[in-house]
Amino acid sequence: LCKPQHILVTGGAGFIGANFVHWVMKNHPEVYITVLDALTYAGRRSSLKGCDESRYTFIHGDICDAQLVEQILAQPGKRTYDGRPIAPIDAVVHFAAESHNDNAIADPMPFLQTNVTGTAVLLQAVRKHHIRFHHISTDEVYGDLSLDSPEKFTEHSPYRPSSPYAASKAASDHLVRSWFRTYGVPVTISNCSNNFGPYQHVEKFIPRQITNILTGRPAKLYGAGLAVRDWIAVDDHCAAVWAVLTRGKLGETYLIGANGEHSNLDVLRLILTCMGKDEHDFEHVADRPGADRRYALDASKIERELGWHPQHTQFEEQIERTIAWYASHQEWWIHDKAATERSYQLQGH
Ligand code: NAD
Ligand code: TDX
Repeated sequence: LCKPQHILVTGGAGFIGANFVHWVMKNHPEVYITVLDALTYAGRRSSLKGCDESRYTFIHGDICDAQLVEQILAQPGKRTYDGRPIAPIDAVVHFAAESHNDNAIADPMPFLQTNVTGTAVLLQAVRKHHIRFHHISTDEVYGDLSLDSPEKFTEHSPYRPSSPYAASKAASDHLVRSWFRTYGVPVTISNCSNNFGPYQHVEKFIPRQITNILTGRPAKLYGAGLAVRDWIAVDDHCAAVWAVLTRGKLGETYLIGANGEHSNLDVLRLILTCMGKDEHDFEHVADRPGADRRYALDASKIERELGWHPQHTQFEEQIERTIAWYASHQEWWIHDKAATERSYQLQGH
């Protein structure tokens, strides 16, 4: 059992990382947080607005910067806030990554740098300082499933990544496992399905459609929209990560999913209907080269062994909440919108 007092959250200004920081602040007020984030196009300082300033420190920096990472983890535990000492960092939760498939297809190299080299830099530092490490990964490392089979990924599925992004995440998972076996670094890994909710960048499927509609642009469906994703509300992912961090068995992998399989076409129709549009009111655009057909995962191990269960499984209600969040937080996403759409246009999406 791990009872962290001070966690380093990498990528804490990104979508899931920021949701995780908010979730820990709300549910585990005894824990102090340091966020390390490079504030790439995908990171926003304002995603942490509302977090109690006395309970976290934000460091603007790159996980590939070994000197900086060493400095952060070697801190002697003498830091104080308002005269109160802050415990040394005793766990790292590693979200930082280049996360978007279309970007990886256009230019894979930053994905190798951050996802592979960056993870190795962190592993070397936690190895040196004997710090607990939890690695956040994706179901995409297992490749895809056919549309018409009942099969789901399990912790025993073979690694078969099909895209540059997925391959870079698979490589990072292999590094984490090898640092456990070779050096005994206390690690766990979780591979989660597609997340949605507040603070997700407008490049991703669900926020892109919502903000297209909000800004008078047509919704855009890749190909025929028959591809299936297994959706999970981001808060359920956050709770699952906490369960693995604090109760997971070292060296083990846990799949996180909420039995939320839907075709892209069905999700798009739902969004259109919820936003008062005709469900045929969208454009078909080019699909990704080598596009994955279906992801689905079996989360029975984490449910059985750690007692975690998803709470937010009413898909329509969660989509409504997500739409409401984007409608009332234009100032958070509007600056990214035009540039994102311009870059999609250049890619034929
Ligand atoms: P995101 O792109 O929204 O956020 C990534 C964050 O990492 C950003 O804040 C960015 O500034 C930061 N970052 C990028 N490169 C960095 C670097 N070199 N140093 C420091 N910070 C850096 O991504 P997300 O969707 O929140 O995904 C978070 C993690 O969860 C990733 O590891 C991703 O592979 C994994 N994951 C995501 C999903 C999903 O559906 N979004 C599903 C399963 C797993
Ligand atoms: O405009 C769009 N229209 C569309 O039909 C976009 C942006 C996407 N799509 C399709 C492509 C996919 O089949 O929607 C599906 C979901 O696309 P993304 O939101 O880009 O997610 P995906 O490629 O499935 O990857 C996501 O889940 C796994 C995250 O981005 C990854 O970081 C995570 O590892």
